[in-house]
Amino acid sequence: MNDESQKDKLRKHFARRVTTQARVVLDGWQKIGDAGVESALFRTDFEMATDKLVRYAQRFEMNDHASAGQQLAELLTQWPENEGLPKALIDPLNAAIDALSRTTQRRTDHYESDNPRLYRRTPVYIALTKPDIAGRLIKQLEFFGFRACAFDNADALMAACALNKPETILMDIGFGGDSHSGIETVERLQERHETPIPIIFISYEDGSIETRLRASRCGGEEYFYPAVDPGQLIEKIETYTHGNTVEPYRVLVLDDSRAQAKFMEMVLRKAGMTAHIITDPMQIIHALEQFCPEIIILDMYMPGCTGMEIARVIRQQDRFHSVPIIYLSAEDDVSKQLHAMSLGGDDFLTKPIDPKHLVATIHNRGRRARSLLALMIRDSLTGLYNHTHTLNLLEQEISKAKQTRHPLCFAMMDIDYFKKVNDTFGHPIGDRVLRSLSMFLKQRLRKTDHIGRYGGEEFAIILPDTHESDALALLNEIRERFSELQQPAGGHEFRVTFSCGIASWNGSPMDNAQSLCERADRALYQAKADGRNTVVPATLEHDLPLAAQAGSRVT
Ligand code: GH3
Ligand code: MG
Repeated sequence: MNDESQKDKLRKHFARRVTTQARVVLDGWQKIGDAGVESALFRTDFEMATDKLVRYAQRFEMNDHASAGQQLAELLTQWPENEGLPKALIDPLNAAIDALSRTTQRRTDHYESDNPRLYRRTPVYIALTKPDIAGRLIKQLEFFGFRACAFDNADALMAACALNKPETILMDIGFGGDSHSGIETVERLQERHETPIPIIFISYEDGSIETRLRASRCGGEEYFYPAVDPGQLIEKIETYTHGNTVEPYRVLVLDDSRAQAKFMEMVLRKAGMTAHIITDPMQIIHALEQFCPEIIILDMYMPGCTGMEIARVIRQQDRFHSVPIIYLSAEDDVSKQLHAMSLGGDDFLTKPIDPKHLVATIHNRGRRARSLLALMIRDSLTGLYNHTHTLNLLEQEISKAKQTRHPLCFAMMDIDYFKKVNDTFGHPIGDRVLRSLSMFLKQRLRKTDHIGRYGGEEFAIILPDTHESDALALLNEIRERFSELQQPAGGHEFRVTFSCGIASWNGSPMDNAQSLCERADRALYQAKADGRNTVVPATLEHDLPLAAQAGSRVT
């Protein structure tokens, strides 16, 4: 092993120790939140875990973790021993925890391709009158990486919400004993929060229009009656939790004035967007490829070419055909503005720009562009990328891997005996299984991985920066966990497995998206032939042309 790779291994090893400790701290905070009035019980453990984090992070020079840990440690000195968590400390501690959790996620994406891909989530609270149902739901939710917590009285629920605002609450209309006491609790709860918590109400009685209206007015997003199907509930919970995490818009700004460009960058960053600034129009192609913007802002007049000319070049590329282009100029002649728009622009902003106006325009354009794009590139049943887009992403990741010389894996998976699921339980339950696998994958993979529905009951996963051995371990873990998941069907439960083939990019310029897909597909076929419910890495044998392999799957 050479010096560099040894150092790299050591760095990864230590990084893992620090991020693991950060997770212990995050877990400790969850426990404090869940404990409500009994939070004092967990104070010492939490403090010790934080101190350890700071020590590790300082020793291994992971500065972000160290400073997040120090901030926490300082706040903790204000929490008297053997007392409940003081109210005044809740917000600052939450902020420090958020800072720590952000560092952990960034590090996880960057350093730890072989670590479990579970992210800390804010909890889901369950307030049901039937504890056995609550218990079963919690188990199911854990499979999907949610932290769920059940309550048996309104005070405990209120205390927990004050400490740790949940993603959503699953609330029995009759929680607390009376026919509407669940709604009353929610009404009181929502008064304490600026933005309402989305509530999923369930009821064992058909609600009158008055009840349903009242439930809806206090944040009730759903009203389930009569029975609660855990599969349906988990899908809803997933909707509300995923909807909350809006990725920042990626905005590319081309302006030849450095001062103007810097100003825009500052405004956009402040508004929570990711900005990439260029001042040389000749850099545009490179910036498009590297940054993949969702919105482009172009200065109208630059030396050498105009914004309109650049817009035309951008529009000539299929991939950027629907990316909104906003022109920026001191030009206030409306007919000239209209002419510029006819050449591929979507909006026009005049200098000097009002930052509020700029941010609002980008938000409007961005939201619309995202929903249009989603229609084009996503599969409507699962919300995963469709076949075509998955292949586009694979091509992009291969060209990145060529530049960075990082490893890359591509996996294909197919549900075993899926036809039997449809035949036995019906097509809608089959659809539910497809959605549950898609949610499962979303929960367990990194943000930087891409998940696609390749067709029917077949899924494809792109794992950048991942060695084959790591991909194998990860997908095997996912396979095992998924096979343990109980799939509800009316009063029954059943289990489903999948088979998976993995191909790793071999570093050769000849290895393209198609050859990778073919190898992964053959490995998948091998997994089926080996008895299913297994993950097979493509060996050299899978490099042979399809026709040379007896019994290969014909697609
Ligand atoms: P194997 O283990 O060999 O993969 O067997 P299988 O039964 O899973 O494979 P087969 O190709 O025989 O059957 C696939 C089934 O998947 C048939 C098709 O009706 C079903 N299917 C494909 N797309 C969907 C869908 O969107 N929803 C549902 N419910 N079923 C689907
Ligand atoms: Mg199948």
